[in-house]
Amino acid sequence: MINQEDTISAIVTPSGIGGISVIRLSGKEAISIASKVFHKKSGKSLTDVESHTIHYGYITDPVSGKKLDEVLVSVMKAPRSFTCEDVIEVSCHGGPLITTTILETFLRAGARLAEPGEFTKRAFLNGRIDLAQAEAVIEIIRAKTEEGLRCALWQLEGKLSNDINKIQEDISTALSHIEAYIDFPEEDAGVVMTDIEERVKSALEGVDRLLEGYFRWRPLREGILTAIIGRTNVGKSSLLNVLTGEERAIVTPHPGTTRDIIESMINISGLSLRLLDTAGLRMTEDLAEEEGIKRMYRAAEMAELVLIVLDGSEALKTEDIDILTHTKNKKRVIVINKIDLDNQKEKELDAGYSPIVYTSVVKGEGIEELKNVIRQTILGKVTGLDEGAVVNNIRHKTALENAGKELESFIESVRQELPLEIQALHLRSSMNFLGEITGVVTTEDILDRIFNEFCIGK
Ligand SMILES: Nc1nc2c(ncn2[C@@H]2O[C@H](COP(=O)(O)OP(=O)(O)OP(=O)(O)O)[C@@H](O)[C@H]2O)c(=O)[nH]1
Ligand SMILES: [Mg+2]
Repeated sequence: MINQEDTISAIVTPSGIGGISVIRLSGKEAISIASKVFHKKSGKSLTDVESHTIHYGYITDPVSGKKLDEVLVSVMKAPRSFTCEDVIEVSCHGGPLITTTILETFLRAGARLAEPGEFTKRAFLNGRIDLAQAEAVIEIIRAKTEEGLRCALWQLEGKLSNDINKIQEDISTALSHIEAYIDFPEEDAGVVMTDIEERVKSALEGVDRLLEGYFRWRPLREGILTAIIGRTNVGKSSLLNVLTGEERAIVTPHPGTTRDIIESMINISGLSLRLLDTAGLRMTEDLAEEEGIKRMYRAAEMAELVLIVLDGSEALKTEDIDILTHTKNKKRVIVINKIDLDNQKEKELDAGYSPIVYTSVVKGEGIEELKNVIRQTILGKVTGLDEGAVVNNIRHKTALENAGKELESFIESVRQELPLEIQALHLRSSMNFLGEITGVVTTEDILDRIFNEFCIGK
């Protein structure tokens, strides 16, 4: 187990060249360590300054006395800081050499290099945030979509923790009734039993609501995997480029241009798609292309939505029919492209319920309509994310599922009139599972697994 008493330090900005970089110190000795190497322009020592102030001066090498950089130093005294400890943040010039030199100076002056996630872990261990909020920090860093970021911010604000606490209150009241009844069996249990059942039902509803949110919003948070598939040369790569607004994929008049899958993120009025351009289908002897085609079907299988592109100027070919049959059960949009060409061919399409959109990618026609149809196909009636608690991590989802199972077992144990001690056991264990989410119940092992996912400096 790592020592929580040490003063820790790390570079908190990404490595590389930038305007500025920030090096953080946190712990009891933060201010005294910084004052050994930082010389304020005014000559005053850092140990005498107020909390939440910024100071201008130089970092110097304590041995040689050589100036290392001109910096700004922020002082945040415990407990009003991210970690609840004394925190120093040095903003220096943003270069890899200067930042590591300053970090090494701090380490020589008595600090220890922070482990990944250790600043956030301290914020948790010192009670400033709970575990769900600590995990929100990493979700914010990793968010790839607007929705993902919004969910993570709500989690950091404590919305998920509040919901969990409310559910726990219900269970804990039910549990205390049962325990009272175990202790004083002569009391009239009738009224109490109704209250217990209502509270457990309401807790179970709370758990189910959070779980439902996990499944409903997952694609929105992570970006909806969307595969563009079709015969060669129909304009798949051109479509990817026009949707992303950049020349991401190579387009040529020759069939078989795209050999491997190209992925791009796009945003259609707030909806994020992970768009895949695939190799076009064509019956072939070429092995490389065959592999590409296998990948096309695999991508189509994995995708939540497929965009099937057909060439409006050509009659349906076996490849088109193959693709249409393969994707019968998928959520799909059929795009008939190249409508700018004169020789449009009628098609006997078995599109089922799939919407058909006519486009000319080169002329930019039908693209807005296609975006609207994609949006409707994915969202159906759903309009957007309501503000609230959203479960967006597997650890939380598993804990909720386990808590839900225990609540159901409780209801079943009441129905079977099992001993009260057994009923109480189910409630207690559902409380424990919920406690894992906020970190009330936790082990060093869980903590290590969570915080190891962080980067150094966070
Ligand atoms: N006239 C016309 N030509 C188009 C349209 N869209 C694409 N093209 C042309 O069709 C050719 C093939 O386009 P790509 O985007 O490379 O087609 P693809 O489906 O990715 O082809 P593969 O990667 O070989 O499977 C290029 O010459 C495009 O300029 C369109 O709407 N109208
Ligand atoms: Mg292509």
